[in-house]
Amino acid sequence: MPEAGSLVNSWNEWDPLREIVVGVADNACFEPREPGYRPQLRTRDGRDAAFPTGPKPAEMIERATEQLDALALLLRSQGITVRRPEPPVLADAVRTPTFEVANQYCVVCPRDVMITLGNEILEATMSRRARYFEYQAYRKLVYEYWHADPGMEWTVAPKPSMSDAMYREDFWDWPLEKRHRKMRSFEFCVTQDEVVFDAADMSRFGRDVVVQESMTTNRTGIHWLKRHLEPRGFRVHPVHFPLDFFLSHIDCTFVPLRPGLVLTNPERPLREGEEQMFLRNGWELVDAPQPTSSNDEMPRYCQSSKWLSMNVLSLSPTKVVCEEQEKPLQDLLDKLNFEVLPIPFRDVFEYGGSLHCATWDINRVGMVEDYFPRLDYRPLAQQRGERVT
Ligand code: ABU
Repeated sequence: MPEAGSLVNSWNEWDPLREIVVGVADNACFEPREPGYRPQLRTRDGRDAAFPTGPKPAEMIERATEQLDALALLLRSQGITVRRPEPPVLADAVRTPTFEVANQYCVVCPRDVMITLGNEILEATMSRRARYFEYQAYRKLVYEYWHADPGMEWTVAPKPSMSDAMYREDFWDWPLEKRHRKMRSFEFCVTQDEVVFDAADMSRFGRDVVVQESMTTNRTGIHWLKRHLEPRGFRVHPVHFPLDFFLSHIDCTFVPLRPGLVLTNPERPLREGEEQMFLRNGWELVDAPQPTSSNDEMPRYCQSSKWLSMNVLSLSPTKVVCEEQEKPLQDLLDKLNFEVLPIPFRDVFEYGGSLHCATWDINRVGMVEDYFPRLDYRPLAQQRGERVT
């Protein structure tokens, strides 16, 4: 067990925050088309136009930088230590023995790549070629933490090949009916042959970690996480959101805010039965209000949904940073007795995320807790009363 004073120490999404990494927009490129991804213009008028390629224009980077820097300033004003990654050159083509890609993407969203689980820093495998080397932007920081904190564990998950064989490229052209049928059995563009996960598909609840099966995390990835984390005292719970047809990253869907309270997405309920773990342990699942923008009103190059509204950053169990325009959510948080710090962040949306995505917490005050003392270990089908053969 790590010491309470360890530098790397973060067990959940809500304990009082002491140190965090905030992403940077420098050198960002448009995400390239690749077997695991087909970027599309967001706005209704541009749906059939070609998605741009190569480096993002300087003024777009400046706008995002301003908002990321303002977040860093706000966090520092709250007494939180803020660290920033160093983006390498991202515009060059990448060629490895198993894949090639036109360019890399950006280092705005550390949450997608890096996760702190107690005293361990874990680098995810990632699911897309353009993000394969994104961990490199954080390596200098990871080395610093590793040298400064002898209790820190550092794990690099097995890198997948990202070869053509890892993907079903025809996935993107499946007729809607087939896509929906396959997605209901959680079959997406990534096959089950290799260990694949993005860190942002996990959410931390002390010794319990929930992981969503998604376009960016396959069952083999969840299996690897179980085998890696459970001997270390964690319990890993796969979760599913069958009404989300573009499942990627849990932090716009299922967002714990404090012990006993999860902000949920009314359009993406948990698979029937999976809510029991929470309800049985006295947790409340509270639906977020509709976001202030529709999907079509999201920024032109944004690949995320309107539910970036829910992508809030908790500074403590009573204080949350929320995007400035999301007044209905701010009102709900206020009613739930949170102090809300609103901040403009929409110029960051085109880089894949909002406030939670653009950060990676290193230290939160507090130690491992069991928030789910009443767990039912029987298979879900059996818990539901179905006959298990
Ligand atoms: N990177 C988070 C995106 C999730 C969503 O679009 O709902």
